[in-house]
Amino acid sequence: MNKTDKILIAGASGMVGSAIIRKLVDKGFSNLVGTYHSSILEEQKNMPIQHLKADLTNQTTVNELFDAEKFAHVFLAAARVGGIHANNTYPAQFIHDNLTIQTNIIHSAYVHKVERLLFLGSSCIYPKNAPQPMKEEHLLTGILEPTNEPYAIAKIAGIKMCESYNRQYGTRFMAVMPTNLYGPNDNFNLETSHVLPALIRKFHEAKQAGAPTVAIWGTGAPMREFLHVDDMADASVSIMSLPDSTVDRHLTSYPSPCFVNVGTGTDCTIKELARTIKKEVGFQGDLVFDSSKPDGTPRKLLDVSRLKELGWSASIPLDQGIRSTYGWFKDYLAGL
Ligand code: GFB
Repeated sequence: MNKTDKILIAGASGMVGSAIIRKLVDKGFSNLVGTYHSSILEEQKNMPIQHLKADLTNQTTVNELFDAEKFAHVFLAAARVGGIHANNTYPAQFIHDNLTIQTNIIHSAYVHKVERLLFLGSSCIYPKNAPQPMKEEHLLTGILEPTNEPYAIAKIAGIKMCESYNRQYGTRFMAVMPTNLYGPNDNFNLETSHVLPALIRKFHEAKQAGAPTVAIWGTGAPMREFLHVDDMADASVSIMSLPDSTVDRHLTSYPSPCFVNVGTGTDCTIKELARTIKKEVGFQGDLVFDSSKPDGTPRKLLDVSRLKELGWSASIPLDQGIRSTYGWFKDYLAGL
């Protein structure tokens, strides 16, 4: 990617898209176009980026966008995402919106000769009981976790689209499979969020209210790996910046997987995560586990050897990331 190449960041107002934009702006990329669904983020208002409001589930809208803009590169970070409860409650929207957004963009990127595309997936593509840590070659070796199967199927379809277009049309479409992400611009809605932002909010509100307990969904036994979204953005830009020879050798030559896991390589139980957040927030009460809520996948630790071979490792430790995200959350509340 050259600094003046026109780059589309689909999903500019989401947690991942906005982190990619911060990273690209920081590195001096100057020809950025971000699509957003409902509103432009405050932090982007003074950034050198063109914003376009677009419903990416609409094929005509996406075709017109690519016709008009002639993108050299695409970061496909637009998606319907959510935590365990949202995935379980809105399965139709999760499968429909993700399949349509990614199908429209990947196909348009091929038609319009986009040089490189990076598709953002998720570690939930792997089987529920995959060996740990999970390697790229474990894809499609077993049944999926039921709470997020529709979302996972959509993400697997996205990988297979990239792979198929590379095979048939010689495109350079790659994909990254992040572990559970968190950071600025995360979703803190308790019904639809992931565990880390949910617990930041729950502990914060319990502390403010002087509540005696905080409810943690499930048993607290599942293990999760958490990656700060700024690390994710750094990995994404780093993979998009690899030389053609490396991309062709490692990421677009079938049957080598066209995707790479992005994680830290370490995980913790939900109970340990809750204790860390409780300490950071300064909540003095107790944890109560609500086993009427689902645990989901018992463990999903990513094997990050492939990523390391490509020259990238995570750098933001979990406690530091929780501290800065809690700081972001308090600033966000203060600005409401
Ligand atoms: O982050 P999370 O919603 O999603 O939940 P998944 C992780 C674990 O934290 C589960 C527990 O065992 C939850 O039961 N948990 C405890 C909580 N308290 C809470 C809480 O207050 N809120 C939430 N949300 N969880 C998602 C997938 O799975 O992971 C998506 O559904 C995606 O498709 C994403 O892949 C990365 O890690 O279980």
